[in-house]
Amino acid sequence: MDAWYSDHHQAHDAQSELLGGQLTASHETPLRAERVLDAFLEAGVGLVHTPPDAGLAPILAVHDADYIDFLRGAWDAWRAIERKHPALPTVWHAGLGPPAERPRHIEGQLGYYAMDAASAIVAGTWTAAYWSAQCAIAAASSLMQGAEGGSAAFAICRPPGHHATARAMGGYCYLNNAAIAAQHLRALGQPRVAVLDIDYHHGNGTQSIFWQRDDVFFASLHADPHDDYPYFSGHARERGEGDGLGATLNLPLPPGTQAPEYLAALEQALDAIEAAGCTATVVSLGVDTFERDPISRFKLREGDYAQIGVRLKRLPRPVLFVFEGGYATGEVGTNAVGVLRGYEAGIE
Ligand code: Q9C
Ligand code: ZN
Repeated sequence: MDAWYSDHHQAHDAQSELLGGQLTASHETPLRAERVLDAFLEAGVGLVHTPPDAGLAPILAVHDADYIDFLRGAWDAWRAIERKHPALPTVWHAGLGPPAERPRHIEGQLGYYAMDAASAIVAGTWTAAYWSAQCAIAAASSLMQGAEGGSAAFAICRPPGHHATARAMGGYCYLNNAAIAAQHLRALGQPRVAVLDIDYHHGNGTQSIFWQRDDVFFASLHADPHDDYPYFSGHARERGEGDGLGATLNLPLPPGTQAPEYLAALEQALDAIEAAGCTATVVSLGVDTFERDPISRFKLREGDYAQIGVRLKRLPRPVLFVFEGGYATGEVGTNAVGVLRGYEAGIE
């Protein structure tokens, strides 16, 4: 399979996040994507392409126009009041009272369009997020053209996307690359698309985007939200609403989860996707399930990632892998590419 990668991700180096009461160095760094690219090339999985510019339309098919305007202009508005530090939200509506009106001041807007203080905006954030989404869009398009490497593709997206909702950033995410890709596959003619999210954290953004729809089936394996971020979604009882009732499947797992329990839950997700009759799949590929990930509490080992990949051979094709989390910079590349290698070697 081929991969899509853009150097523009380097423009986004958030520097800091608010973690454990401290402004600390951000775990989401440019090095992560470089490690994944290097591992992909080194393993000889396929060719790497630079995405063409497909414009804003596929992004606006998922995200609200006012949120996109905010993302594009946030840095300039922030720079007018603060020159040294990245823009981080510090105040939230928190669901109090009727829906809040969009504030005029950038400080209020940051809270209006964010779910946490882990996702800083710097000068290059919009550019990086835009090209991250373009990687996902280009990889999805290539699968529909049946060109360039066949029925699977890999979008080396950075910043990641699965926490971003239609109108909010969070969890290091600004644009929901996986949701944009799934929606793009729909627009290009796929009747029903599965999104399988195997990042350690619940894909709350992706879930919310497709919550009331049955044309995109969302299944996620993640840390139980009683114990870990994003805390407010990802419980097993969340199954979708309206037309989407039954088209969401959450499989929360406890801290300390190892491969046997993880792979058993994965089989459950694959059964559900099979039963849903999907014609294409987007995999939100996070490898922060790794035993030495600095912000996570699952215990998967290096060799387990190929085992995951082998099992993913059951997914409806074409399959688009979209890179999400994974913060152990020493192993993030080999772990992510381990899934792809297992997939390519997998027996049907
Ligand atoms: N105690 C992704 O993996 N902070 N985002 C967590 C943990 C936010 C992770 C705090 C983590 C976001 C794409
Ligand atoms: Zn994650």
